[in-house]
Amino acid sequence: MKRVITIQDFSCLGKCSLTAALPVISAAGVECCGLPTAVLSNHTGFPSSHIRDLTEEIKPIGEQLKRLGTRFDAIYTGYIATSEQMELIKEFIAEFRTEDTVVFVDPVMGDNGRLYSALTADYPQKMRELCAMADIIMPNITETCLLLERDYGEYDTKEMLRELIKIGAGKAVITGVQPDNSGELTGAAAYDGARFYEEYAPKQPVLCMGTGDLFASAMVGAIMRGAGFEKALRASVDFCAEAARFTAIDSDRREYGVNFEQALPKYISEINAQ
Ligand code: PXL
Repeated sequence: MKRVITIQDFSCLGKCSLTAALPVISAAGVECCGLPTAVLSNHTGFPSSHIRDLTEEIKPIGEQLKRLGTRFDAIYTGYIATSEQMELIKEFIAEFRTEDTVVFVDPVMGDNGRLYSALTADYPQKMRELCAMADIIMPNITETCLLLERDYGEYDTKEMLRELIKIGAGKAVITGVQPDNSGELTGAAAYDGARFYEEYAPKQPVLCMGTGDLFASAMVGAIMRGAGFEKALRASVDFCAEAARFTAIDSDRREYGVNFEQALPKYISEINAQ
């Protein structure tokens, strides 16, 4: 069985980061270890939160895992609270990476055209450096604009994908792409340096935090399970669409998370299908 370590925060309430990655990657049939960078009572989409920063724990945890001789087939990073944490995570990757390790970076930084308010102005540049170490990066459109130092607005997806690859990652996936202006479809566009890919599904009338984390986790799970890149993209878009569909029909839905749990069976059968 493949083993992944994912480095991101643990938010007790509001499904995102580790509480999205652990169940999805496990469901894919891949061992998922979690290195928590912070513990939050709830993610930052709520009006307030209690936060315990764990920056000081990153290095000793890495050293201990090294002493145990632990190897990871993939390293997957998500929301990182500070530039200081980013430096420690780069060191962790350099320490644990082998020729076969797949490094996934979801450059979680913002949404709807804006950098998350908890992050500092130097953050996108630091994130670029982390993306340069990755095999696969998975920004949304806002994060793509931040990485490429562009204004948020009209965009040409293929041109942005070409620019993203120049940062240094092997493959780039842009999430939250709407292929027409009708707002009926949403999905992902990707580029592996040779070929472009596009996968879309019907857009649901719900807007929930954590969908990007679920998409990235589904990609990590599918690829480490052995699905090819194109199949992983299709399954991850379908997974998010299905989760959004269950959320939209739930009269008791929470605005702070999607009903991804109900979408797991379809995801599992899709990535396991021949
Ligand atoms: O979904 C991304 C994310 C992850 N973790 C925390 C967040 C956010 C988005 O705001 O606040 C703590």
